[in-house]
Amino acid sequence: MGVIKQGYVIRSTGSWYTVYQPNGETIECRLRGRYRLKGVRTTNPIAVGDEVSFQMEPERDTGVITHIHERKNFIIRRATKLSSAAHIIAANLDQAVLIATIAEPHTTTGFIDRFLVTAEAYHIPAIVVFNKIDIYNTTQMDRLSNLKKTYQDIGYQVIQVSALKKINLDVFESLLKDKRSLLSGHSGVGKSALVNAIDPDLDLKTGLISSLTRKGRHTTTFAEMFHLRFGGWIIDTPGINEFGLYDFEPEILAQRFPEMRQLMDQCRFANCTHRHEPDCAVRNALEKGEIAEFRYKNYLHMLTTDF
Ligand SMILES: Nc1nc2c(ncn2[C@@H]2O[C@H](COP(=O)(O)OP(=O)(O)OP(=O)(O)O)[C@@H](O)[C@H]2O)c(=O)[nH]1
Ligand SMILES: [Mg+2]
Ligand SMILES: [Zn+2]
Repeated sequence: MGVIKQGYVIRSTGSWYTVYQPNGETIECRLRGRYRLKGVRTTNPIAVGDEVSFQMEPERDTGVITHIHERKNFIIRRATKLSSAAHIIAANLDQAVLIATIAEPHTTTGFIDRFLVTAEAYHIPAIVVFNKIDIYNTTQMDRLSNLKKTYQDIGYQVIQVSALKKINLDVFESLLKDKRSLLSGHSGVGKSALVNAIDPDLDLKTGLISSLTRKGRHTTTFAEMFHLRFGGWIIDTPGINEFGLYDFEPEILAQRFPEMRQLMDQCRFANCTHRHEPDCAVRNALEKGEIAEFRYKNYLHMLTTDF
């Protein structure tokens, strides 16, 4: 076997990984041996964004991955609701961007909050982008501004865009410039359409929303990382229905809600779950309207269903 080369995984289709080298060339590689993340059962040993070492196979134009470099970070979700296995969505990220929509399809705050909690758990800055603002009616626009205000008050960056009508795309572009960003969200929210809108060279496949279910039909089928012409990398992923929390202790869930985290040390009990305990700073703030009721409800829901 020849010299050891380095690169990062920009696409994984199961048994083959496309590895991008610093000179811009890509090589199809296979994995030799078994790789596992310590203490975590994963359905995929290598994820998009992983930095790897590889060697070319003798007399072939394919390579063999010999080493996975330590990950700066990664974002993981439960493979399926009933499974204890985890799926690594992507590794070595600068930020995670949730594409949400108020209509066609509707993204619930439960889904948004699970995404944000996951990003908090892995210390990855999260941004929420509401797409398709061109189709919202006045009620939906009101809902959008309420959500936007709530999340911005907590400290998240939130923007509203339209891939179709090219609204606010300069803002979207400036958020992505020179960073490695994961794009996530339900199928049909316009993840691929947004990437195309800011970098038409990429020409990703976009899908039709089924008129029956008002949902997408998984046009993107595996995660793939693309270089943006204005600088930076973007990871387009297939739409997900659920963001199952992985490996969480109920005691620390509230810490993943920034507005609760900053009040928790004022609760009477150090192990307060903010449900029924007396002198709870979180519930006091809730009663004063300083914490959004829907966020608190989503917290309770996660506490009772995810553990
Ligand atoms: N009206 C409107 N439609 C949009 C907008 N952005 C995307 N769409 C449409 O929504 C549909 C789904 O877009 P995609 O980009 O394929 O969605 P996706 O999130 O990549 O979906 P998956 O790959 O299945 O996860 C397509 O028909 C797009 O044309 C928008 O801003 N406004
Ligand atoms: Mg797509
Ligand atoms: Zn409390």
